[in-house]
Amino acid sequence: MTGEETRILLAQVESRFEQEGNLIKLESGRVVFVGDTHGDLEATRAVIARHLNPKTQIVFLGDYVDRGPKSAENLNSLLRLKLEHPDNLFLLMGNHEGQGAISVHPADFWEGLDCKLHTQYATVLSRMPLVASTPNGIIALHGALPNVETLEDLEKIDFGGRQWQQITWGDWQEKDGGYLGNDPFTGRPQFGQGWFDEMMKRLGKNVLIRSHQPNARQVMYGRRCLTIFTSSAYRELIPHRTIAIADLEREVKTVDDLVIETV
Ligand SMILES: [Mn+2]
Repeated sequence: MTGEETRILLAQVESRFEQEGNLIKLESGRVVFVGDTHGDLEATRAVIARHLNPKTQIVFLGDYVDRGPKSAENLNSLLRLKLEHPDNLFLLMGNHEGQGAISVHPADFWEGLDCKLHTQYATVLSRMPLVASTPNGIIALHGALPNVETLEDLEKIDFGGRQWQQITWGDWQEKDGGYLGNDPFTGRPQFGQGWFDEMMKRLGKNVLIRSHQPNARQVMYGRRCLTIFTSSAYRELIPHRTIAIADLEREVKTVDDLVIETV
């Protein structure tokens, strides 16, 4: 894409993200959740080919760039698909889209941009929605649950703030307790099962679907916390690219009420 084509794409998608706000409320039908793709364009294409149709909503959980070989292609194709299918495809924000607020490593996508494009991408991606929720018990986001009282409070979360960092940057530990401090090496905020139970109760949800943390066990906390990855970038730790599928007409009480597939 030329710089001008990129500028037009970004301007169009920015107004779409502004209309969506921070919280996507999914109402009915079938939902496919997709974990980090991280420049794995082939994974994105496989999901789209198999699942993009008028009866399905596809929710990507963030981290579209860096680590994989086709970051720009992956991100730009998702942004174009968002414009073409605004009600069937949702792109949540991961920490790799929050480059304006926190530095990520690796950042090969961002480092390959000139100053002007870097600013344009950072501005538009900072407007991505943060959370998706369903009426049958699911909440989905990139990392960990933010300290809010209600779902409506999610709309007040500011880019780069503490709650934003909890969502895009937070890790879960299989320990008791709430906030466990920041990891000394990565800086990521760490949370225990006490935090999970408290925030899920406040939000009235049963199951969290998230990505972001390759060393997390796939299913945690009484089978109510699911971590999925849909990228080959972590092949050594996670050999299969997985997605999760929910039928919104049935209550989801645990991860066992979802279908987990590989792509
Ligand atoms: Mn991440």
